[in-house]
Order: sequence, then C-alpha cells, then structure tokens
Amino acid sequence: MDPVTPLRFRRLLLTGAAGNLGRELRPRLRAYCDMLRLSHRSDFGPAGEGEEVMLAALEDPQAMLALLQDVDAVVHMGGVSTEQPWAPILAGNIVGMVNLYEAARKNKVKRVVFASSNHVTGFYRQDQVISPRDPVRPDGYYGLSKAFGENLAQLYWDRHGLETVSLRIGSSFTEPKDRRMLATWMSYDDTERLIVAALTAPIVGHTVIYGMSDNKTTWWDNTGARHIGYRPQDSSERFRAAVEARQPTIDGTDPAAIHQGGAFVRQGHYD
Ligand code: 15L
Repeated sequence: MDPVTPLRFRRLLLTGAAGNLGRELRPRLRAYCDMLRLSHRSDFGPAGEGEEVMLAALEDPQAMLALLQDVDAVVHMGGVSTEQPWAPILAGNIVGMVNLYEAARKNKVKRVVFASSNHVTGFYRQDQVISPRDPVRPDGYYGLSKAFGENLAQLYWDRHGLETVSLRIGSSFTEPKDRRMLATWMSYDDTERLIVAALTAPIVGHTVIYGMSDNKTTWWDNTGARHIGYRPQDSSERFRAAVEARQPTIDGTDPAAIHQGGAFVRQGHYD
C-alpha cells in the first residue's frame, strides 16, 4: 500500500518484528521512517535497506534501555499474544512492559503505539456494544496482562508525559476465519492505517481505541477516539457468505459463541 501520510520519522522501533503481525508491518512501516529498528527476542535474519536489527528480551532491563536509544516512537508488538501460562505472561507482558516504559522514559521517547487486545474486554457478550470507557473484563491472563499494559501507559502519561495509543486489536489476519471475526476482523491495510494514525495524530495523551475494519457487525464504539483520525476502508462483509457457509449454525449455549473473546473465554491454565 502507498504510505497514508508523507510524515516521516527519523527512527521507528518495531518490537515483536518476527511475530505474525510484526512480519506484516515490517515492510509497511519502512515507508514512514529513515531507519526502522527491528527487535525480537531471538534471531530472525539480517536487516534490509533502511533497517537495523537489535535483539532484546523484554524482561532484560539493560537490553531494553539500549534498544530504546535514539528512537522517536515505538510500535510495540512484542510480548505474548495468546493465552499462556502465567510465567511467560508475567515475563513478557508485565515485567516486559515495565522495562519498555522505563527505557522509553529514560530515553525521552515521545510516543508508544501499544498492541493491546480485544481480550481486555473479552467477557462482554456479543449482544453488547461497548466502548473503551466501559470497565475491563479480561477473558484470561493474557487479556489481564494487556489491561495492565494499558494502565501502565496511563500512569506514564499522567506522571511522565509519555504518550501512548493503546490499540485493542480485534483479529488482524488476511481474512475473517469464523463468524466472530466478521465483527472483530481488521484487514492488514486498515491495521497500517490505524497504526499510522496513532503515530501521527498531534495530541493523544493516552488514548484507547479498538482495532477493527469498517465491519457491518460491530461490538465496539470508537466515538471517543475520533481525534486519532482512523478511518477504516475495508469491511468483513465481502467474506460473510463464505464464512456463514462454513459455519451455518452457532451453539447459543457455548460460552465461546456468546462472548466477544470467543474461544479465549474457555482457554486457560488452571489446576
Ligand atoms: C489476539 O489478541 C491475538 O493476538 C490474536 O492471535 C487473535 O486471537 C485475536 O486476539 C482475536 O481475538 O481474534
């Protein structure tokens, strides 16, 4: 896609660069900066033109301090991105977030775009339309850790003036895989639009916004985040017939079919 803004950053940092979304964003974010710093915890190959690779584990404070040096803004896709046992979530999404924000503060980084998740509110029902102003209802340790991340971002804005846009990303995939994703889907092009809007909106403080395309079915009201200027241009509607043919009925007694978090409400690592 052509860049949606001519605005360019000197150096952008993309964490989680070798993850699913990180790999998709890598060539797209290149267009908005002179240098794209790519980070992941393990080796993922060499840097290309206009890129530099710096490996760092989120739970290593010294490595994070070095990683955030000379960076204008961060797109934080790193950390655990699914329901997992508590130990990796604690390391990546709790300790890792504190290390990232401390490193950002010490290096005077101005803004973070944080990949939060719809699972912060996964225990709302699919017949409820909610907004970021509603209380969180995480559907597992993963959603809970993303709620922590959002609260941390709020603290660093209130206390230190470090801006964040927390993106409660729905389902950023090539196409919606099931009925639930007709509501939660966000195309990769719209994901780029949302991230670029979050990076370039002039004043954001700490803003929370749901990440979805312009889907006909929606559970999320982004009215309070209109100042970000995100205008989705895709819709899941063109996939509806195929999705409904694959999944003609829904079990209305299944917690995964009732709640916005889908299967996440059934997952978990409890004794
Ligand atoms: C997420 O937060 C996950 O990172 C992603 O893999 C999807 O499962 C997505 O939520 C979703 O809710 O579809």
